[in-house]
Amino acid sequence: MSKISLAVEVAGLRLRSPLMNAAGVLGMSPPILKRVYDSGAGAVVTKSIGPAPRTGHPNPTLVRVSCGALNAMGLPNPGAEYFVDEIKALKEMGVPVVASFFGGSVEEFAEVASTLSKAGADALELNASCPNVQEELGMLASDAGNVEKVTATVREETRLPLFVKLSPNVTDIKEIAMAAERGGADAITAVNTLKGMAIDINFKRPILTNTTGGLSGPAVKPVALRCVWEVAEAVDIPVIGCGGVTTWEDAIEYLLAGASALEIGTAVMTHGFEVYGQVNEGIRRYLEMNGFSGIKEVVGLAHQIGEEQDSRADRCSIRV
Ligand code: RRO
Repeated sequence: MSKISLAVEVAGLRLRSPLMNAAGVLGMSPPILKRVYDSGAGAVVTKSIGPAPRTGHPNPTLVRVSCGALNAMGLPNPGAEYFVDEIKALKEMGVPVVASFFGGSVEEFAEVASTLSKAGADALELNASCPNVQEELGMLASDAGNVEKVTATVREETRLPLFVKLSPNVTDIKEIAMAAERGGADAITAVNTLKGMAIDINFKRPILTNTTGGLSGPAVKPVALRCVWEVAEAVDIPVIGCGGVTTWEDAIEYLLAGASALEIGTAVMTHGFEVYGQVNEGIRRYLEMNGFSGIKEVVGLAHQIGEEQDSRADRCSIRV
C-alpha cells in the first residue's frame, strides 16, 4: 500500500483527495452524495441551490450525445431554506460539503450565500455560469463587471472559502477570472458546460425542450483544459478543474495545467461511483512512478516546462 497522500488544501479547505463531484450531476440527496464521498472524493458539491423552489424545464432535459451529455435542467432545486437540513445531514455523516448556489440578482446571490453559510457548509461555489438561464443577470459569467460585483457582495456575507464557477462560453475567460479574484473569490472553478444542441432527425425538432443545453463529458475536455490553463496564468488564487475528467490521465493533465483540485461529473453516469477511487489510485501511482511526494508538486508543472522550452527556443533562435 502506497504511503503517498493525496491530500490537498484549496482556498483554506483541507481535503483528503483532490476529487469532488461536479455540481448537478448527482443532484443533492445526502445518501447519494455520501456515496460519492465513500467512493474516494475529498468533498461533495451540491446541485446549485437558489433562493426559492424551482421545478426547472420540462422534459426532455437530458440527452446523451457522442462523447458526452447535453442537459437543460433549468436549475431545479427545492430552495435554500429547504436545503439547510440536507447540509446538516451530510455534515452529520462526516462529509465535507461545498454548496453550489445561484441567484437571479445580486441580492439573491447574497441572500442564498448567507443561508447556506449558516447551514454549516464547508465552502460555497458561486455558480456564475449556468448556460440555461434567462434571469435578470443573464449568464452572469459573461460580464466581468457583474461577476466582480456579485462576488464582492457575496464575499461580505460569508467567511467560507468561496469558489466562483466560470463558463467556457465567453470570449476571454481570463478577464472574467480576474474579475472574480478582484471581487474576493478564493478559487475559480473552470468550467461549467459548453453551450450546444441536438436535433431529432425524425421529429425534425430540437431534442431538449429548452432547445439548447450544456455539453459535458469527454467531448469538452480539451476546451475545459485550455480554460484551466488560461485561468491559472491569469490569477493567483487556486483553480479547480472541471470538464470531462474520466480517467486518471485526464486528472494528471488538469493538475499539470494548473488545477489544484478536480470535479468529476458526467463520468459517474458512464463509469459509476467507482470512478473516484480509480482516478485516486491512478494519480497515486503516477506520483509514485514520477518521484513526486504529493499533488502540490505537479500543479501547474506544464507551465514551467513550457517556460523552459521557450527559453531553449530563444537560445536556439539567437544561435541561428
Ligand atoms: O440546471 C441546469 O440546467 C444547469 C446548471 Br444550474 C449548470 O450550472 N450547468 C448546466 O449545464 N445545467
